[in-house]
Order: sequence, then structure tokens, then C-alpha cells
Amino acid sequence: MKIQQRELTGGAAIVEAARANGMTTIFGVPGAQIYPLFDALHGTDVDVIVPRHEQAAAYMAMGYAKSTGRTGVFTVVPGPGVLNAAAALCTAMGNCAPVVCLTGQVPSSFLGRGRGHLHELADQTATLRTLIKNAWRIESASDASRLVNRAFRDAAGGRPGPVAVEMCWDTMAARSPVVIEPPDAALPEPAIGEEALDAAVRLLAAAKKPMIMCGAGAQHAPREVELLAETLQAPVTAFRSGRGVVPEDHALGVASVAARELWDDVDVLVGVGSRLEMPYMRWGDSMRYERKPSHGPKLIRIDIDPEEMRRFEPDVGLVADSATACRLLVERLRNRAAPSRARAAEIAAAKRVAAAAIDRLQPQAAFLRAIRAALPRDGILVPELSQVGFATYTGAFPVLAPRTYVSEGFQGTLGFGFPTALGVKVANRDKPVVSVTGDGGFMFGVQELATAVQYGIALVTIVFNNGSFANVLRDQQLQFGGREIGSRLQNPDFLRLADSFGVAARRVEQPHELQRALEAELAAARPALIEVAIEAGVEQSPWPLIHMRKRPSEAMGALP
Ligand SMILES: Cc1ncc(C[n+]2csc(CCOP(=O)(O)OP(=O)(O)O)c2C)c(N)n1
Repeated sequence: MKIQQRELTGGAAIVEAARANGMTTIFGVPGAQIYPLFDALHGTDVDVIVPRHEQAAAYMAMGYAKSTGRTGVFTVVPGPGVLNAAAALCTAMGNCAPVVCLTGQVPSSFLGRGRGHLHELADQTATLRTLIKNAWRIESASDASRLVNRAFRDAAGGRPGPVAVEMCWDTMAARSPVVIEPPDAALPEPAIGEEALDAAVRLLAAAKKPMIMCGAGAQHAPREVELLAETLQAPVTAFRSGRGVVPEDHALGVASVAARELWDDVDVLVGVGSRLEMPYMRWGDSMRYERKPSHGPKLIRIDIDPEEMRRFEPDVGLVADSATACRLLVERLRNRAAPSRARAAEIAAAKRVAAAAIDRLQPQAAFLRAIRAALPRDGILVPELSQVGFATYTGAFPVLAPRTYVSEGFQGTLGFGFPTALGVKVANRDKPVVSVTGDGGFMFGVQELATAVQYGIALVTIVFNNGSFANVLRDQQLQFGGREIGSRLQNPDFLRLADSFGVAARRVEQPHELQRALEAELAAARPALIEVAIEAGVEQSPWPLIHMRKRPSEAMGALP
């Protein structure tokens, strides 16, 4: 059904097209080129959230997308605005977040002239195409609907990721007759190759100790993955992006350390929407690229992106939506799989070994236990690159539901956490959301405390303040003869800082105090900051439990 033709500015055409694609919230920072776009939002029911830095607009859109599966939208001025958002865009690319960036451009007659017009980049769409899935210029208001539809379709379709559209300053301001089309149909699912499916079924039917490893591409398929796991009696694990697909308190749900305990005996690995960084790079050699695993179990990969099969070749590759592929495997394995009865006991034993190993990771494990105790099953945790954040990779914070652990993905972008968590909370006003960050990473986006207050975003942020970039400090102490450089931080008084923004703040030292403080702030449902004061250098290194060459029961002696 076509909606009537109307006279709209280019900016309004973009907004109307985005609304037709389901946009109900937009994050963004205004500026001259995109005034018409902001003006078009005026008086609509779209929730407009303006953070204090463009990076936060993009991170918030990413958090919105990762925690819901819906496409997140943000708008920034071209040039420096887009570049300020670029670290978040490449993070969203790395963690497969469907995000649409709406931006401007110099006036059309200045395109490609190099005259130095406001915010001019030599070639913005070309620059963006090296970072994200795709980018287009909308040449006229009448083309806005078609290209915005494509942007939404492509952001969510195939392997999800960020895309961008830009429009020239004059085009965005000019009025012309516009028709807003209905959204594009979703990209069709790839047809699964029968031969590959048969080969996967044969491998799995003969498998004695299969394992399933999930990535971001499994988050929409929790039932299907769980059914496959139950059919095979296979443990299901994940490193970051696939956490919670099968709850880690389910008999078959295992986080990374428990998975490493089981790994040496695994004969078939099924990767579901995952790059499989954990077993082959973290537990293997992260300095030497392998096109195909040189040892270890037979590998079946399910991935919607055919390129993935070339980047890391499996024995059997199923280019497919993970829900469909898992469902088909379950159907065909139902009478053929011979799950081992002893498997349940082995998985339970591996979990006990993991728990004992994780218990040594102090004080991080105790703090994470306190956070888990305060957060309900559907509460969402956004970790950050930090001593406590890294510790979450091990299973020290069990993830109990899909989309409740929103991580940074392979970009490892320090500073992503706090602004991403704000976007998560905007999208999940009814759920508790907690940001866990170090003092260094928090200060990358500290100004967004103002955003939290202005828009009533009841995020609880826990800042573990050790006055250092602790990882860097440890590496300098252990690997560089104690030559400390650039790793100690002089911080503000976080309580007074938070107070000056109007954010409730308190300081704790012990895990039980943290649990009580977190429970109180979650109940108060207001923007809050809890500072945990920690002495620099006291945290056990989480890395022996992340880069595990040996199973934890063998390596225990060498562990901290
Ligand atoms: C964009 C970016 N810059 C730098 C780094 C390198 N880096 C990783 S962790 C880290 C220190 C983080 O310190 P802090 O946030 O205080 O947490 P802590 O480790 O002290 O708990 C640094 C500098 C990075 N990962 N990403």
C-alpha cells in the first residue's frame, strides 16, 4: 500500500521513511546540515535523545540494537560528527549490531570540490564503506524512502551490522513531492545446501562428545539451539556475544572455563553464528592465522555470511539462518543421535572445576557474584574492558537469558560500556540494567551522566576505581621490568562529580556492600553511580583463565 504523496523536506523524508521502518527512538547530536531532520522530529512521537558526544549517540544505538534485536538509529553531522561516532560504528560492525546512521553532507554543488566547506571530508561514503556494511548518498528527497528502506533492510539482514545514509545540506532543506513506500521485505534466507546438511547430520550422528559454541548470530535462536543441544546432549558455550543463548545455569549451558575443561575431548564442534575466537585464537595461537583448524575436533559452522566459511574453513559449512539450520538438524537427528548418558555428569564436573578456578580470580569474582545476586535473571549487564569486565568472560558472572550481556565484540573498544549501557536502558526501561566499568574506560564517556539525568535513564553504573589502567600497569610490571609509563590515573572525586550532574552516588569497598548498594539503587530506579574503591594492582590477572592452553584441572597449579 502506497502512502500519499506529500511535500516534504529531504530531512523530513528521511525521518518519515525511518518511522515507516519502525524507528521509535533516535539518538543524535544536531548541527546545521541536519537541522531539517531534527525539525522533522519535532512534534512526532519519536523519542529523541541527545547525548553529549557523538560517540555516545552511536553506542546508544548499538546498545539499543544488541539488547532488543531491533535496529538502532542515530543521527550526527557529517565529517567530525561521523568520525566521532566511528569507533562505535566499527564496534557495532564487529559485534553485528543492526544500526542505521543518518547524516548530512556539504551542499551538493561543493561535492568533491575540496573547497573546505563545513565538515567536508574527501569522500564520506567511501570512508564509511571501509568501516561498516554499506553507505549511500540520498541524492533527492524523492529517493529517501527507497534508500532508507534499503538501509534498514541491510542493517538487519544477513549478518546484521551498521549502515549509513547521507544527504547534502541543500537537498535536506529543500521541499519536494515525496512518497513514503512501505518497508522492504526482509532479505530472503539462503537455501541450505542438502549435501552440507547431510554431511553435518552424519558427523553429528557419529559424534561422541559434540559441543556447540554460540556467537551473536545465535541470539535470536535460543529455543532452536537448546533443542539441538538436548538432542545431542551437547554442552553449549560462548565467549561474549553468544552468552545466555542457553542459560549458564541450565545443565548444558557452560561458560568459557567449563567449556575449556571439556574441550580436549570434543570430537565435533558446531559453531552457531560465531567467529570461534575463543577456541582457536584465545585457547590456541592468536598470533598465527590459520585458514582451517590444523587440529582439534571436526568443525561444523552455521553462519548466514558465506564469507565466514572462507575466512575460517570448517569441515562442513551451513550457510543459513541459525534458527533454521538448528531446526533442520534437530529434525534429522531425532532418531539418529546417540547422546551419551555420561555426558551430563562430565559437564557437571567441568562446571565444578570451573567454579573452583574462578573462585581464585579475586576480588573480581566476589564482586561479580554480588552483582549477579542483585540482578534478576532478565537484568542486563554491560561489561567494559576492565579487570572486572574481563573476569565476566570466564563465567564469573553467569548469563541467564539471551541479550542480557551486551559486550564489545572483537574490537575491544575501551569506553564503549557506559554509553552503550545507557542505550540498553533506553530500550529496556522495564528491566534493571547495570554498567560495570573501570575508572579509565568510564572517563571516556563520563559526560553522559548529564544524558542519564536529562532523560531519566535509570542506569546503575558501577565504577571500579583502581586509579590505573590496571591491565597496562600489570603488563608493565610483569613484562617490562616495572617500567611504568602512562598507566596511573589521577581521577576526580567520582561522588562529587556524579553529584554535580545530579546523579545519586555512593562509595563501597566490599562485595556485600556492593550487593546492598546495587539492590537499593535498582529499587530506587534512578540514574546512579556506585564507586568501588580498589587499590591499584590488587586484582588477580584474569588472562590465565581466558587464554587457556590447558584444561583448567591440569593448569590449576599454574593458576593464580
Ligand atoms: C579504544 C581503546 N583504547 C585503548 C585500549 C587499551 N586498553 C584496554 S584495557 C585498558 C585499561 C582500562 O583501564 P580501566 O578502565 O581503568 O579498567 P581497569 O583495567 O583498571 O579495571 C586500556 C588502556 C582499548 N582496548 N581500546
